[in-house]
Formats: sequence, C-alpha cells, structure tokens
Amino acid sequence: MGGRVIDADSKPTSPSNGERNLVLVGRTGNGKSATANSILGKRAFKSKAGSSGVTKTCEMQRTMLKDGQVVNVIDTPGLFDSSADSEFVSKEIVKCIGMTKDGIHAVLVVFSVRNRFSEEEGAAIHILESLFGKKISDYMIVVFTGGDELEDNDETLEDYLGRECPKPLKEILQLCDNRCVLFDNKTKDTAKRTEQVGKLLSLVNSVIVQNGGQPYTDEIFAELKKGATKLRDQQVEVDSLKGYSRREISELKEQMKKSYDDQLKRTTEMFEYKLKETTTRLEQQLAEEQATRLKAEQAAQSAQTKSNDEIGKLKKETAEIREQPKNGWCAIL
Ligand SMILES: Nc1nc2c(ncn2[C@@H]2O[C@H](COP(=O)(O)OP(=O)(O)OP(=O)(O)O)[C@@H](O)[C@H]2O)c(=O)[nH]1
Ligand SMILES: [Mg+2]
Repeated sequence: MGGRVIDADSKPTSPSNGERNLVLVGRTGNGKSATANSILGKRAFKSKAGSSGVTKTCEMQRTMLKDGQVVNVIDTPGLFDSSADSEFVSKEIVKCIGMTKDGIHAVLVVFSVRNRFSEEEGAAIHILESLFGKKISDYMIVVFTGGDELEDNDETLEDYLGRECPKPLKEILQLCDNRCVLFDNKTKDTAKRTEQVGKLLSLVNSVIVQNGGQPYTDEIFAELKKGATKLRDQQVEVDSLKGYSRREISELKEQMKKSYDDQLKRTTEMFEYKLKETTTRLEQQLAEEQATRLKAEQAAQSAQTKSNDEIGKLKKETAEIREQPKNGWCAIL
C-alpha cells in the first residue's frame, strides 16, 4: 500500500480526531499480526506459525496514508482463547483502552479460512459484547485471512462462505451487517495489497459514517482517559512547584501515580469479574446446548432402533402370513 510507516511514539501531523484507531482481535494464529502488517505496509509485528501465541502483549503501530490520514493499528494476543488467563486478559484490555485514547473506530475480527471455525471463536464475540455492550458490534469488521489458499482452489470468499459457514459464523456476519473482507497476507503483488487494504479502509469509513463519526467509547474509556490526563497535568504542575525538595517532589509524584495505578487496578478487577462471569455463563450455555443435542441424538437413535425393530417384526409377520396359506392348503390337501 502507499502508506508511510511512522513510529508509534512520534507525533502525528494530522489532528487527533482525524486518526483512525483499529484494533485486531481473534484466535491465536488466525493472522492478526500478518493483517496488521499488511495494513501498515511493513513488517512491524512479529507474525509466524507456531502452536503457542506469538504476540504476547497489545502493541500499537501507526502509518500515514498518502492523503495524510493517520491509522493506528493495535495488535493483540489471542485474548479470547479459552486458554487465556482472565487477569492477564483484563490487564491487556485496560492497556489497549489506554492506547486508543479517543476510542476505537473499528474492531477487526480476524478469522482464517485455513483454520476451522470453532465454537470458542463464536463465544469470543459474546465476550466482547458482554464487556463493551451490544454497541460494539456496530464497529466490527470481519477479516478472513488465507485469501491465497482460496485462490489456489479457485474459490471466492462467497464460495467459501457458501460451503463453510457454520451457524455461529453466520450470526457474527449478520451482527456486523456482513461487513467482511478477504486478505491474502502472503501476496507480493503490490496492486493486490493496495486493493485489499483499500477495501478494508473503505469499510472502516462506512463504519465511521454509520456511527455518526463517533468512535466506540464508554464510561470506562472516559474514566481512564480522565485519570491519565489528570496524572499528566498534576505531574506538570508538581514539576513547576517552587520551594520543595527533590525528595518531596518525587514523593508527591509517587502519590499521584499510585492513585492512577489504583484506578487501573480497579478497572482491571472489574473486567476480570465480568470476564469470569461471562465465561462461566457461556460454558454453562454450551454444556446445556451439548446436552440438548445429545438428548436429541439419543432420541433419534432410539426412534431409529424402534423403527428397525418394527420393520423387522413386520417382515417376520409378512413372511409368516406368506407361509400360512401354504400350510392351510397343505392341511386341506
Ligand atoms: N497462507 C497464508 N498464511 C497466512 C495468512 N495470514 C497469516 N498467515 C500465516 O499464519 C500464521 C500465523 O499468523 P500470525 O500473524 O502470527 O497470527 P496471529 O493471529 O498474530 O497469532 P498470535 O500472535 O499467536 O495470536 C503465520 O505463519 C502467517 O504467515 C494468509 O493470508 N495466507
Ligand atoms: Mg500475533
């Protein structure tokens, strides 16, 4: 793509309200980092095959597009994998909120056409909804990676979804108004790279328009932002205080930092509680669904056995009836 990558720490040249904050979520190995790199136009994040998670923590990188548009891309580890520890996940979410400042313009939910869609992935969306409210789905865009593999099989995304779209995936697509895009993160074809990133960014633009230009935020975002701003302002103020010793200034700063850290801790604990509650509820729901499915299967099985028995009985009776006249005539003769 035609984007120029600039460091996460460097100052953007466009106003902050012109920036786009994109967060990538999805199961470990689905290609979040590879997609983030495709958007950025360079290998900013480590992306490789492996059975365990490659990305260990949320990280932001940014790029500036040709038109001056700054795009902040936040890569995350597999936060909603069932193996993820809830305390770690909560800390990462808080960290991620801290990075987005003004809010999230789009959540890119990454699936891979190379991996089978799992129930766990369906559950991840419900976890997102339970943490951030139903409104979050208005910001979701589904990214399917592995476009090259579909191409090798002469298939389009529509073909793939026509043959491989389990109910939970269908529901996710419906939830986000069928906003989806196919990515081939392996291609060296510059035109193809530009086209797929362009398609994604135009979906991001339509999400922004649909949401009245407002990125996703809620009270938690607002509180954390307020806390961070307060800490920064207080520290500047303390630095300008006259008549205090270095030690006193450093103690004052410590106190302020502690109050902000306490706020972060409380928010993390709140997320952890919500996460545990949602996971338990979803596990129960899944277990109930499985039990219902099993019961239905058993009922079908027993109906089949019964019907087989009845057919067997009928066959026997028919055979006996066929035998009977012969016996009768035999008796008469
Ligand atoms: N063929 C093909 N492979 C891809 C594509 N996108 C990603 N991959 C591969 O999939 C593997 C995992 O990609 P990552 O980007 O590391 O996945 P991730 O979601 O960031 O994984 P974690 O950081 O572990 O959560 C790597 O070997 C990538 O090269 C794609 O479009 N096509
Ligand atoms: Mg990664």
